[in-house]
Amino acid sequence: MLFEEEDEVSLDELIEDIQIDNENIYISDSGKAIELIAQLVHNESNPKGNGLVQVKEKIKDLFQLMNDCDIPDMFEQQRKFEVLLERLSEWGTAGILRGKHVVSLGGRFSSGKSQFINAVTGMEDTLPVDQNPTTSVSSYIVHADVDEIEVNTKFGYSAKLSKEAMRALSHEFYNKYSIGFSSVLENIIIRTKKYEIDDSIVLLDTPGYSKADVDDNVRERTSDRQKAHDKLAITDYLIWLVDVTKGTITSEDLDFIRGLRLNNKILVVFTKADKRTPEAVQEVVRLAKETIWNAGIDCYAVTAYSSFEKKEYGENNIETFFSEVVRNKVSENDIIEQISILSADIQKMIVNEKKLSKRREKRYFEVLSDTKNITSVESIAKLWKYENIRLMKIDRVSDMFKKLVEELHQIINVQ
Ligand SMILES: Nc1nc2c(ncn2[C@@H]2O[C@H](COP(=O)(O)OP(=O)(O)OP(=O)(O)O)[C@@H](O)[C@H]2O)c(=O)[nH]1
Ligand SMILES: [Mg+2]
Repeated sequence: MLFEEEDEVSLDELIEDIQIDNENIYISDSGKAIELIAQLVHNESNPKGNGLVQVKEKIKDLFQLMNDCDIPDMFEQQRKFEVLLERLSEWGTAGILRGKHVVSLGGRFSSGKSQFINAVTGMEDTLPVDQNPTTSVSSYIVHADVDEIEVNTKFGYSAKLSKEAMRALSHEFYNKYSIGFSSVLENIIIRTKKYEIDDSIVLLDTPGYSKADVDDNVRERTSDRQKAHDKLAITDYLIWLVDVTKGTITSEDLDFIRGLRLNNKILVVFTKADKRTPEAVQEVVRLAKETIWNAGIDCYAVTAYSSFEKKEYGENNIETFFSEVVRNKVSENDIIEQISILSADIQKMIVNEKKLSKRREKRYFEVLSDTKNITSVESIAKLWKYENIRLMKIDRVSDMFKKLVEELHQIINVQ
């Protein structure tokens, strides 16, 4: 008989065999795993983006100093500056972003973001799906002449990884070694030859913003949300994915999207459409359109898609969204311009504050020279002294700020 020999093998043994075949070398061989960790924590390459890390630190101190000398309205300026620096630092580690449109994928944990990217780019199984949420890291996907995976660590190091090593970074590694990598990795860059969308687009796969479904740890959940927020708030375009089997878009989703204060209209896609009948999908889409409209969110379209079938249900919104993106001006050129405008604005505010302070100091001095009353001399002298100290501080702030802007432009120029 043809299958006689196989009949001797139990099903369990067979499954075990298959698992061993599929086993990831970084999981089965702890030596390899340690090699991988070592490569990620420190390697021969020079750390990139360190200049910017320093600038970010200095900016924080500087705004603190401005606060100390009561320069008003700096809070909003600081926020704007930090967002711009964040964008800039994304470029630093990921030089690939220059001249490109960044389209981010956002949504709850397990909403189908990675699978969606695999499907629309034709990368098939490159991005790991079903990751452990504690180990997921933002990944940029970009068209290139080579298939290559690069990871950038928070310490400024980078390493090239095989597909296998990248998979090891996902949940199996965590399960075996209890080491999550999200705290070490800044981002992953996936260069791919197969890229079925316009190559001026870079996709950004972000970890799910909410692990509420699987995690009761409020602190972790908050930091995850923050992480997703920080990444998505600096994006040009957003595709927001919702699992169609979860019903409709939630008010938590809508609040989160609103909080991002994006400049461009978002595309909302209900994923896993193959899991529902076309009629049910249509109904979910119809309802969501209403909800989103009522929430006052600027939305390009609401649509549904199945990554398994590689098929959009209804109109061709995904394709037209991408074409629309490509037609727009690449906004990153604005970053440099925006930094220049904002720096000039802040500088102007500092100069203005200095003028006001000088005027006050002069006035105190005049009053001081005129007054005969000894008690008022004392209190005016105090004010005069305070204003003098403040003037010195503002001078220092002004010098420091000028130097920092120069430093920043130097970093931009060499990037
Ligand atoms: N039936 C069906 N299942 C899908 C589809 N897209 C994704 N899934 C499944 O949904 C699960 C989650 O998909 P992922 O792509 O990992 O989701 P994600 O949003 O990237 O998840 P996180 O990165 O962990 O937040 C996986 O088991 C996928 O196989 C789809 O179009 N149809
Ligand atoms: Mg994912």
